Amino acid sequence: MSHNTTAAGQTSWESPSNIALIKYWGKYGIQLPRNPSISITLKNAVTRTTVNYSPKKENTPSIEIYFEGKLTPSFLPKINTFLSRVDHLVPEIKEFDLSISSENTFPHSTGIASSASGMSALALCIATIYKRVIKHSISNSDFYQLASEMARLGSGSACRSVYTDLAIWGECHGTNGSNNFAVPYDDIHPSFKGMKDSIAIISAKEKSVSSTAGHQLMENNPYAATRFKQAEVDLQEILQFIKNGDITAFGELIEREALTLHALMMTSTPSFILLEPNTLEAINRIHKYRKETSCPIYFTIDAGPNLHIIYPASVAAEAKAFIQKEISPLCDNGLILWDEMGQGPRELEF
Ligand code: 2P0
Repeated sequence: MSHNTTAAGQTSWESPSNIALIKYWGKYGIQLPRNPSISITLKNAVTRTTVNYSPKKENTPSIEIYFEGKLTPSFLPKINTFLSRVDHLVPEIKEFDLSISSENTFPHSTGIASSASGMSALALCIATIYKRVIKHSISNSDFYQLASEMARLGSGSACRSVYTDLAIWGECHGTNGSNNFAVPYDDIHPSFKGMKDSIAIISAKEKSVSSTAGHQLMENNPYAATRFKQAEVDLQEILQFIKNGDITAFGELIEREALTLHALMMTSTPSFILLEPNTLEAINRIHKYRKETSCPIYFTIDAGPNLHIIYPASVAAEAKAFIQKEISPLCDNGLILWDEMGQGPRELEF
């Protein structure tokens, strides 16, 4: 193994957010999931991160972080925690001074979590430094696995952002899922390729319960054990629906899954109601439209009030018209973010 920590250089990655269909909710240890999850990798909501590295000049490496062009020391504690958590995987990284510079393509204050795209982009940069200066021979799949494991240590859901189309995270009977990192899932019916996700921003306010606090609530939730088992059954089922192109069964399952997440929050102590009146109105309008037109348009929701409206690319034109007419008026400033299943992260060249 050649080991060259005298090298200096720059690496830059663009990495997307993802939307979970079977949700990760409940964790132990350092971001190990209590149940398996699966997500769609998005295309348009991405973070671009550049890391400049050079051999450290002092005993302790210097770390600086720029967010959207401005030096942002308030991000340092999170970055330092991340670096200490990945130290056992890439111990050589602490031999470098790092200057990190990051920006998101999606607008501020939309309630869209940037931890998945941000932590996966950073993990890919760190994995690239490791590959360049330590382990030149790492295979492509080992590279992404390492990046996924590091991303998980930054923020659980981030581990699912490093793959094309769909990613599974968590041990689940009948799959090759692992709790330590996500794996790609590619047995996808052609009709599911390019699945759309139109994000209806019902409220652009900050989340009222942080994901860390939300996961914590599961520790004492009376339904937790049942939920963790159900997620495993749901994951096994959804893989069949994705493989066979059964959009109706798929859609009904993701809606139930989203509402289960909210039911769990409502039955936690303390309890939270994160759905807003317009979230419920939007759900009613989706159900009514689906009933009247048979258009396969469904929703999922994360730990907040915003809806991710999920539909196949084949009905994009009619679904878009419906969303603009019926859902956009229920949104904060009418905002819809038009996204879809994407190809995963991309290394940026200079
Ligand atoms: C998910 N969420 O599967 C679930 C569904 C939100 C609802 O993972 O504490 O930011 O950093 O591991 O990944 C949000 O939690 O939490 C989340 P940490 P994360 O996408």
